Amino acid sequence: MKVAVVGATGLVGTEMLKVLAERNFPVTELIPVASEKSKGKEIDFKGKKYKVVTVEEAIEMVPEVALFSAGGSTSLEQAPKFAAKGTVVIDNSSAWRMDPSKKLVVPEVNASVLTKEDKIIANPNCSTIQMVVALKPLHDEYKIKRVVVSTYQSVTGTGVKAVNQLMNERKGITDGEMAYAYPIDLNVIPQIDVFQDNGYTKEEMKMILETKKIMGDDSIKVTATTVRIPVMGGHSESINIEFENDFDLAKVRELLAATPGVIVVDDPANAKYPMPMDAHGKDEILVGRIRRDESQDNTLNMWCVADNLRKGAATNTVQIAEALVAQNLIG
Ligand code: 11C
Repeated sequence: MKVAVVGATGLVGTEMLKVLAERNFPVTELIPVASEKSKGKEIDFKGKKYKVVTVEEAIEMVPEVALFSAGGSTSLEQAPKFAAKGTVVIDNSSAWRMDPSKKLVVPEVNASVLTKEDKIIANPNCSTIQMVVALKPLHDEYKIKRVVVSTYQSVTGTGVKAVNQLMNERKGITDGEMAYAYPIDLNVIPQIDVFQDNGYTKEEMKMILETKKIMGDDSIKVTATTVRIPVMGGHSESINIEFENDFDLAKVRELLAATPGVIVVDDPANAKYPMPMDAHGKDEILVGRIRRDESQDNTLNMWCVADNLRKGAATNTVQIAEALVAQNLIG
């Protein structure tokens, strides 16, 4: 299959190339796409070199699938041009996620919504993806009423500029480029993305709105507080879930352990729980600290960690492409 990766030189694009190779996605020709200034640069993929092309050139090459990680405005402008040629675009930006005519997909949760007619498919926000994978089996069994989530998000979610800011600060360099309005080393910033009129940030609203769309259930109430912490690689989430029905804690653990893409790491007696350092480089969502919220009926607390560049972005995008192949919707 001819596969374009738009934004191939960025943090997520680089990860997409790695994931495509690792998972042996049937790539017969790779089309790495980046901005004009990277044109001609060589990218190594499975031992073969491919030249970076511009987006205009890539559209004319008519790939079967284009994985996009190039920001919202590029996606809004270029994805329809690929789609018009018959290329299926899987887009990692927020541009199309809440468009009612576009699917928002986490394969473990809603791969069944995909059809042959879908030419632009949206990949959700990283912090939403890891949460819904863990929520889905519990919603199916006990029906979720309300979710209260607080996040602890890695600087890799912002991009390379934020990684540089953290590394510079750790080296004592204080006049380097800043991705955030404040220092991030030895600090915590309770703002991810811009504030909305309702006092929530855009990241928080993504978690609220995307969760309902992916789970296909508008009745699930969600409230979120999203926070940036000085961690490299891996978002963590404290999730409080109120169910319609009572649950059995052992059954909750069983359900999570049996969910594809979830690893339960929950052994408090031996101080075993998920941490970003353990999730880094993995595709699974690690879930632990599973316990009853004793302040309220039918309510559970858990802690969930995943690599935001892998399952939160690149891996989920490739898994959507795999789901299309598996369901004979592409290629
Ligand atoms: C972060 N979740 O960690 C953001 C990055 O909508 O795909 C991903 C932004 C998005 O900063």
